[in-house]
Amino acid sequence: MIKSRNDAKEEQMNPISRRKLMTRGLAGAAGVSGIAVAAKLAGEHGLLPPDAGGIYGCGHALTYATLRLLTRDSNAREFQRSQISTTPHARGSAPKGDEFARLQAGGFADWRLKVDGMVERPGSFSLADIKNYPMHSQITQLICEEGWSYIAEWSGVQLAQLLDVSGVLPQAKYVVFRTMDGRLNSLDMDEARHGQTLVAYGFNSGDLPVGHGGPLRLRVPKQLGYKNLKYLQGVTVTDKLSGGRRSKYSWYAGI
Ligand SMILES: Nc1nc2c(c(=O)[nH]1)N[C@H]1C(S)=C(S)[C@@H](COP(=O)(O)O)O[C@H]1N2
Ligand SMILES: [Mo]
Repeated sequence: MIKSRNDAKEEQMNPISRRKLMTRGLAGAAGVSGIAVAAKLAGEHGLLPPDAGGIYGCGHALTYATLRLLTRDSNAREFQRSQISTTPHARGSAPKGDEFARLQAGGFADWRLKVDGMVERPGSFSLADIKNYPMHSQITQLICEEGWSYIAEWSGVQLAQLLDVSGVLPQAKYVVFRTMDGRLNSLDMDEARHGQTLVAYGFNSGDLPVGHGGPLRLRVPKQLGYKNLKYLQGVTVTDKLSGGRRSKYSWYAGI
């Protein structure tokens, strides 16, 4: 089929079309020359996940590249209030140790969320500070990689808000999260700044229960459960992710 000049022009201007072409290109390269070539192509377009070439290899890189192109601007599905699960799975127990118990006994008034790394204004936020920013709520599904899920309403501040207040430097690429129970994980800047990515303190119109990560957790409805870190204590902005295995699961967990 011969394209009219108008069609060609539209493809140039419309980012969705550009993305479609890029995705087709990746799939095509994977088919004709093998997945390694497609992964190389993805790398040239800045679409390689930081654990590419590790245990998940080229296939994982390709999944990340394709999914990110297709879903960068899309939202996770939101539900009606009537669809909220009546028995949400709370598998969490509070972090062990005196420190958490002490903070909990004080109603988490001394809980601080530290923001540092590649920001103009490193600092820390109390719960009260965080609640002063506009509250965003979403009714979304938390899906665990082990096969269970539930729908709940989460409320909190957009992570993007805290990043803006802190002044992210232009060369930054990732946001790394630390929790009180010693977990570490990260998001790329697009996902960190996505409107549905929250630092949540509310759950089904109450405070976030400790079992669900209270007083503060990361809520990333576009990714699987294990990326939704509970007991959030630190946020570090960086341009590279270094060393160590952060999780037994793959870094990108897009749904
Ligand atoms: N700090 C911390 N965050 C965590 C976990 C954890 O053990 N510690 N478990 C993760 C996993 S595997 C899942 S599925 C979800 C479960 O969240 P929920 O207990 O609120 O349902 O939390 C995630 N965040
Ligand atoms: Mo999970």
